[in-house]
Amino acid sequence: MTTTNAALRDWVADAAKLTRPDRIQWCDGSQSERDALIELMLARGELITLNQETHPHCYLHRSDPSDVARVEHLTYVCTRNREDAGPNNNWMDPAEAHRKVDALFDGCMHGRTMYVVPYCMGPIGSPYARCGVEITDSPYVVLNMRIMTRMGVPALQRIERDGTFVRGLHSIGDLDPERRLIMHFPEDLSIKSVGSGYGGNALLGKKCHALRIASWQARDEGWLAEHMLIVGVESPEGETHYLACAFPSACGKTNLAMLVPPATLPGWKVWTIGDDIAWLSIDGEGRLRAINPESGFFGVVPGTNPKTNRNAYEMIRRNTIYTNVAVTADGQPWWEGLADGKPARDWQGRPYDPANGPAAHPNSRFTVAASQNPSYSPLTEAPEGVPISAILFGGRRRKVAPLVYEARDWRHGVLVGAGMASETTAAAVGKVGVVRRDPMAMKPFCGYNFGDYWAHWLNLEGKMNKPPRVFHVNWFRQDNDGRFLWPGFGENLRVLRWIVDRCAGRSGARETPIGFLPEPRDLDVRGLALGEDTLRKLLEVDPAAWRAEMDEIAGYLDDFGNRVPDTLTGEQRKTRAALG
Ligand code: OXD
Ligand code: MN
Repeated sequence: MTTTNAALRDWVADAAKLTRPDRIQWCDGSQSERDALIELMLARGELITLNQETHPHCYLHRSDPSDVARVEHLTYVCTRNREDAGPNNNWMDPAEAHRKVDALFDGCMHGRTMYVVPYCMGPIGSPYARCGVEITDSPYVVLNMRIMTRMGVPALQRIERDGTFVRGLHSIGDLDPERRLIMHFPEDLSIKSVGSGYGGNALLGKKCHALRIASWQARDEGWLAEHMLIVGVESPEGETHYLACAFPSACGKTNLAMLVPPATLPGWKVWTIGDDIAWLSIDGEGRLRAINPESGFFGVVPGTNPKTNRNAYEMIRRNTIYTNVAVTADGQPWWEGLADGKPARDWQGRPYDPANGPAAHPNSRFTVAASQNPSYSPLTEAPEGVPISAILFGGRRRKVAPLVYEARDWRHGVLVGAGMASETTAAAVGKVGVVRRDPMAMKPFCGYNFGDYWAHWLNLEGKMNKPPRVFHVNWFRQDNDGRFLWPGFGENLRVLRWIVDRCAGRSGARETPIGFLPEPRDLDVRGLALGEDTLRKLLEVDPAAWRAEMDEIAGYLDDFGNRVPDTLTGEQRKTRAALG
């Protein structure tokens, strides 16, 4: 297999000249190709067969212990003008970046196969979809890309029709963290990633293409590429609203996307469109619509069980690649949060010893086809996507942020998104549990200056007939003893219900300086063991804490200097003034 697209042919030839693989394999996405890759990886010990009776077609991959999460400190956006990447990104001059990274690619595929992986982000026939090609020397990456993207012949045919594609060159290199770099060249729609085989660093269709490069492309073309799940909420009366929700990594996007309605809310249904990334475009009628560019889930495993997320739990019992979980004595995958079984070997393959820490790595992952999800929505394949009624922002905040509030309007909503903060998680290398600003959950993923990004968000208002309402939620509020105040998981539907009722103009709210909050009576908490005091605490707006929060946001916006739109600073001042 090769291609009629000369640019693609030349680029593959150039990459081969630089990396010097033993052979080149063009991937067609077929089942036989997948089977052969699995055989190869089993033979090399890069995959381990899990218990096929309990977990048919499931395999375990153990990554290098130094390569288990995204590496934000080694991730760069390389634009000609430093200001275009902004203070939110590590920056390097493109010529220097190519020189540095090419030195690591030089001859790195000697003795290896170079796989050429054409893929499409989004339904193949969708005008909102975009294609890319990843060149990689990792069969693990190929297997994962086959699940996470529409990979193979149809993608290549679309590339040959459209003539454009994002170029992603990847090698696991020698896995030395000192020789690891994830480089983005948005002006050339290209990516070079070396030295890591871990998901977000190596599956280039995901964070590198569908967020960093796509956010840049989206700004130029008038759409948005966002770190958002997309979920449909259907009422017992059959009315469905689609919500796009931005939460930072490992803050429950997958759980919310496939929420199981509690028995106390009969007749409600939840439909998953996506769990991590949304591409939002304005249609001919001025409505915001979303597609999920991915076709699979690369989700955090620990904590998944029939109580927290029954859909995910069922979904990952077959045809799943596990990365860095533990195994039981009879070869079943095991992780913290599972009630049954016990680990025999930890994520590094050592006999399990609690002295070595958790049995499964806190950022261990599953890769599985979206269609296996019991709450899968067939509209995931709709070329036109789904209309969005509301945008939700949210973070992991012990204090300050109430359970839910609604922005006054789109502009205020942009401030709510820009002011987001959350405690860090194991999804990225670094300290866990530290509160950091994470605007729109895009801190690690926006491919250009946040100031320009907020301006782009604000500009879209005038292009929409009826902009979606904007909300902020926080499932993670704690009391002074560190206990969660809200039960979370399926019970979050109670909050979504208030949100969709607001969208339909049906439910009440009180106006506060930070926006609209439900009165306790506006939230249906029947059947929940939730004291009146707890509910009041969850819906409290503490003026002193919020004055401090707004001052911190003002300081954060200042870091972006004159790229910050006046409208945004105006919204900040308005809220600050209302707080007294
Ligand atoms: C992810 C992440 O893997 O956000 O989705 O880190
Ligand atoms: Mn993510």
